[in-house]
Amino acid sequence: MTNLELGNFGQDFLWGTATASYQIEGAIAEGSRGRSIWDTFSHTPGKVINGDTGDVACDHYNRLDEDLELLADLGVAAYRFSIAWPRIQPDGTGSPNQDGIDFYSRLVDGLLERNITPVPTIYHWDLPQGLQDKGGWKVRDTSYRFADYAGIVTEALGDRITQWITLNEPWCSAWLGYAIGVHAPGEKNIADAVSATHHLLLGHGLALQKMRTLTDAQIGITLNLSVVRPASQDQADTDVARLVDGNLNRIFLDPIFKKSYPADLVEHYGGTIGEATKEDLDIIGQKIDFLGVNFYFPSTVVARQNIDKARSNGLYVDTSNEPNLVDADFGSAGVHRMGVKRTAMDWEIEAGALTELLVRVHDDYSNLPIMITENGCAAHDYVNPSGEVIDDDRVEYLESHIQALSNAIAKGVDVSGYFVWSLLDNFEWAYGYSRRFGIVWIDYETQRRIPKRSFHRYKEIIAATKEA
Ligand code: IFM
Repeated sequence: MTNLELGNFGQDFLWGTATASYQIEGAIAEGSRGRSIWDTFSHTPGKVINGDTGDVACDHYNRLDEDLELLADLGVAAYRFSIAWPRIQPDGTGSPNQDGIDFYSRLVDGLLERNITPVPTIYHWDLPQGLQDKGGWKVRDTSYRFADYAGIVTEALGDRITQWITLNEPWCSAWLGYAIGVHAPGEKNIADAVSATHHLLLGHGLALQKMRTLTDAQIGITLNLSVVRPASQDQADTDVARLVDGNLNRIFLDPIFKKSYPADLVEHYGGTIGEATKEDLDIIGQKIDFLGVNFYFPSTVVARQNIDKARSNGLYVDTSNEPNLVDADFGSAGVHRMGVKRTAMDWEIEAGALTELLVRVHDDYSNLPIMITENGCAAHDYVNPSGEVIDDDRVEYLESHIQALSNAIAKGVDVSGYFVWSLLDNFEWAYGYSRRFGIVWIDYETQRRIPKRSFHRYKEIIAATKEA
């Protein structure tokens, strides 16, 4: 265990953990819940490893009290969860379903009783299938439906919520869902992903407008951002790194903070992002109160024509599969640096990249408070004969990233919170249950919960900052 410099985290710092509805709740047919695109996708053969689905997941819907007790034991100040749209509006439109509201109301009350601040995310990927049948995020109407839904949950829970997050990782919804095709709805079309990007952002802006009429709470959006570096200083490599950075980071940050889409991306995508108008960009660029950042790993990219050169420079480039549509479109490929440790997702570990990213967002975009709304890693965990999970890799990962955060604060970035992904092992999307991100082990046969060593270490860190 490392000695961490915790002095930079004030007493109000929000230490927390995060989860998402489809990944933990299960109970897909309970409480009059409608179907989501993830029910459809996970039940489509070949889409998820082992044919896993979120039908049962961690059965959190029925084990709420036990999970609340875990949070209380951990000593977190905040808990980030997401609301399943199909529990609130089974088809994505119309009047709210009371059972769905009651479930989240019980969750919020249970948190408040334990002095834990609830931080709900309104949309974490489980779009009602009824809306997908009408075009999903490809069509503008979904942005308006999202704003209606955001209004419903704000009216229902707003008396007890002080911080809201509109969307989680719109890059994943748009690009994994509509271009790369590995997430629901599993489509593969660049133009549709471009439209989906705009409609997600517009939905965020319209929701913000609606919510401001109903609450004084703080409202933000969560983006998955990263540092994207070229494999070399060759022009072709720096060009693709700029485009990949644009597609991941700037296409979201620019409209939110500068009310415009990045010119190079607009040009690349044929002159427009969705059917964006000045009015749309004014809606998207309304003031938010904080930015949520999910950080996991930095990326290095190479121009495809330079792959052999990169290999001879000792970089690892996997070309065993066809390039995904985004790489094919940019002429790019992902690269691994030899000697850099990777997680069980094969993601490189470099905590310093978190500091670098936060300083960039601060310098290039905004000095608004930033919350790290997700950070964590999948590891090769197992229960040892004494019944413990000694996940030292995860302990090391979390410690190094908390230190990186402290370094960012020392460099002048206003960081207001940190949420470990994830409280529980859970349904890791296309990887099903084959990847474990939790600080609590889930035995999926019995639903027994076992706090891992990382849980105990995180508890110690939180307690130490309270004493500091
Ligand atoms: O599990 C996901 C989460 O739903 C969104 N952010 C990344 C996590 C790990 O892949």
